[in-house]
This record gives sequence, C-alpha cells and structure tokens, in this order.
Amino acid sequence: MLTPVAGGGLLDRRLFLTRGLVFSTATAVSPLILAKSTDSQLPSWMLKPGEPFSNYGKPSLHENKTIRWAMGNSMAPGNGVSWAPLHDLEGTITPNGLHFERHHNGVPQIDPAQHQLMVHGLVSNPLIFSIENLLRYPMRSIFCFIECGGNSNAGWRNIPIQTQVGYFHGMASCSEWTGIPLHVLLEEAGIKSSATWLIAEGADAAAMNISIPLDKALDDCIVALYQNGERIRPENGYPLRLVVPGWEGVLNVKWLRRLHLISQPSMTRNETSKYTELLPSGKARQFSFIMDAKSLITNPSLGYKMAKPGLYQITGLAWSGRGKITTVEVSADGGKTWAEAELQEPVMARCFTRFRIPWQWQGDQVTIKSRATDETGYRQPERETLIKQRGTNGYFHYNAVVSWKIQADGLISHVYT
Ligand SMILES: Nc1nc2c(c(=O)[nH]1)N[C@H]1C(S)=C(S)[C@@H](COP(=O)(O)O)O[C@H]1N2
Ligand SMILES: [Mo]
Repeated sequence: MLTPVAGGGLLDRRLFLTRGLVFSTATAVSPLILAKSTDSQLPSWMLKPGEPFSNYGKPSLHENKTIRWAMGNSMAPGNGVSWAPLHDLEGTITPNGLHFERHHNGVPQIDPAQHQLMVHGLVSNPLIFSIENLLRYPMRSIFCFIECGGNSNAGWRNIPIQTQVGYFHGMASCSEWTGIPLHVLLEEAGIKSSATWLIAEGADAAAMNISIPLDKALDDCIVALYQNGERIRPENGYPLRLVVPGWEGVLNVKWLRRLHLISQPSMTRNETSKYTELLPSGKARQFSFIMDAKSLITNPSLGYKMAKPGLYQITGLAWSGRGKITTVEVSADGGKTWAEAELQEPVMARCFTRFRIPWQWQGDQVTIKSRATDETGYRQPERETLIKQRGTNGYFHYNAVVSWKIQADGLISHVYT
C-alpha cells in the first residue's frame, strides 16, 4: 500500500505519477460519487450566451483575493514594496499583474517615444538608443527569477513572523524576460580595456543607480523589453529594464536610461549604506550579489487549514542564483528524516523550480520543512547555522530553511526549529 519513505508519512515522490494509485476513502481528496449527483438542473451560465469578448483579459471575479499586498511608507511616498502572493500561485511563472514590486520613488509613466538609453564613460563610441532602435535588435529570452536582496528579512527576527508565504518571501517572482543581450550594446559602444564596472541608472524620480561588475554585464545580462510575452509593465520597468540573472533584485535597474562604464565601483547608496551586511566580527559583507539557494513549502502553509487526515501533496518553490536546483528534500518530522521531492520539469538555472511530494498526514502535530541544494553543491542552511555565520544584523540575504507547524486541529503556524 502506501509505504512511507520518511518519517511523518512522507511518501515516494513518484507516487502520483504511477498509474496504479487509487484514492481510498481514507484520503483527504473525496470527489462526489457520480450516482449521487444530479445532472437534471443545468447551471445558470449554461442557459444563455456568455459575456462578450474583451480586449484584455482579467482573472475570474471568484479569484479577486489573489492580489499583491502593497505596503507603502507614509514617511516616504513612492518608496515601498508590493508582495507577490506566492501561497496562492502554482507552477513557476509569476503572472505579470502579480509580479512583486519594489520602488524607491513610485512608478514613472514613461513615454517610450521620448525615452532614451545612453551608453558612455570608458567607451570609444558613446551611444544613445531610442526604444524604436532597440526593438530592431536581435533578442533572446531567459526564464529567471528576480529576488530583492531584502526578501525574507523577517527571518532575522527572534520571533517567527506569522504571515502567509507571499508576505514574507514574496519579494521574489519569476518571468520569461526578452530583450537584447547587454554585451551587444556595450560592445557596439566599444568597451575600453580600462573599464571593469558600470553604473546602471533608472529614469524614476529617484534616478536609482548601482554599480555592476563588467564581467557579469558581459555574461548573461539582458536589456529586457518584454515580460512573459508582452511589453514590460510600468511597475516592472517599462519601457526597458536590466535583468541580471540570479543576483540581488536591486541590480535589475528598471526604467533603464544610462549605462556608464567606469574602472571601479562608484560607491552609490545601494552598495554602501544599503546592501552591505554587518557580520558578528564587526566587519561588513559588501558586493554579496548572488542570491543563494532557497526553498519553501507554499502548500500547505500558514493561512490554510488541513481538512482531515489523509493524502496530500506538499508543494513549494526552490531557486538558486548560482544555477540549477538539483535536489529539494522535505521533512515531515521537524528535520529528523528527509525524503527527496519530485522536481517539476523543466528545471532551469536561476529560475523558480516547483517541487512536489505526496504525504499521508496521520492527523498528529507535525512540522514540515524543505531544503534545497543547487548544482554547485551549496545546500540551504538551517536558521541556526545561518545565524552562526552571519549574525542577525545583516538584514539582507536571508535564505534559511522555513518550517510550518501543523497542529492536530489542522491549523498551521510558522516556527523556528
Ligand atoms: N530605477 C529603479 N530600478 C529599480 C528599483 C527602483 O526603485 N528604481 N528597485 C530595485 C529593487 S530594490 C528591486 S528588488 C527590483 C524590483 O523589481 P520589480 O519591482 O520589477 O519586482 O527592482 C530594482 N530596480
Ligand atoms: Mo530590492
């Protein structure tokens, strides 16, 4: 029958793939038996023609609770975050209207006919591109996540925050970005050998800027014009943004207007007063660009209530700025034993990866959690290990294992283990 592969009722990851699985009445999934239902009364929507077509589709009215959670700042209007509701989403691609937002001074309403991108500094041939020019360049697409360096920062607090996954870890989203490889535009301007960094600057009222090592810029960055097939939304950088795969969100400069090639980092606000992390030694980490491997169970998670004991699928997201996720292990006994979850194909580097594992909940109190390993062999740390290495004053780059306690009555809370 359903033989556990690890404690707490974790089952073989391939269980749902095998054809032989027959749900018993002991399972939590109990569809209506056909004989008991009646087909004699048609629902109202089958009795008259449906609504007219629309120019741009919207979600069902029944899904109006799946929204971003916007948190403004009355002291600094335009500065804030809106979180992606990761707990309500499936698959790996974040719908454009739900991609998280992080703005330093609001969303500029840019006229693409007037917007320009300048490439200057240590180049032999400074250039200015219009959007019309850029749209004629050969493009490529990459699937990748963008994650704010400050995502999950509530994890540094002494008491576990009791909020849904998205409002804790939802400063991360994943899209297919399409645009021009950054190296093409830089090389066209003629990079001087003395250039080692560039400053990227946006056209928002904050003119947000940051220094990026030239090696990364020439490697896999793109100047994106499209997000999941359509032109980028204003809040995500319309008409163009930088995409810096796997690195801190702040480097992905939106409303991109200027690329200034230089020979050393310019020590902007975002690499000095922000995005430096105070360590227990008293020294600070700086230029800690890469977002390390992270994973979290999105379902079941805080905010849901388990219906009754039986068969469930534990699912969640894993990602790493260093490359592909190779394994996600799940524990249903607080970390004593672990079982390997199924990774949903395709597994792509620097991209959200969906994991799933079947689970037989016996109805006892249990703690479930996940940990990810990436292709470099890096494994997501337990909270205790992370804090030992980095203290609690760093604010950025929190990526420890996340645990959910499930009570016998089915209620779920966030715990540290
Ligand atoms: N011009 C500009 N670019 C910006 C920002 C900004 O405020 N202005 N915020 C940065 C930060 S801190 C993050 S985490 C990402 C967020 O991208 P998103 O809003 O598309 O999710 O954009 C970055 N690029
Ligand atoms: Mo950010």
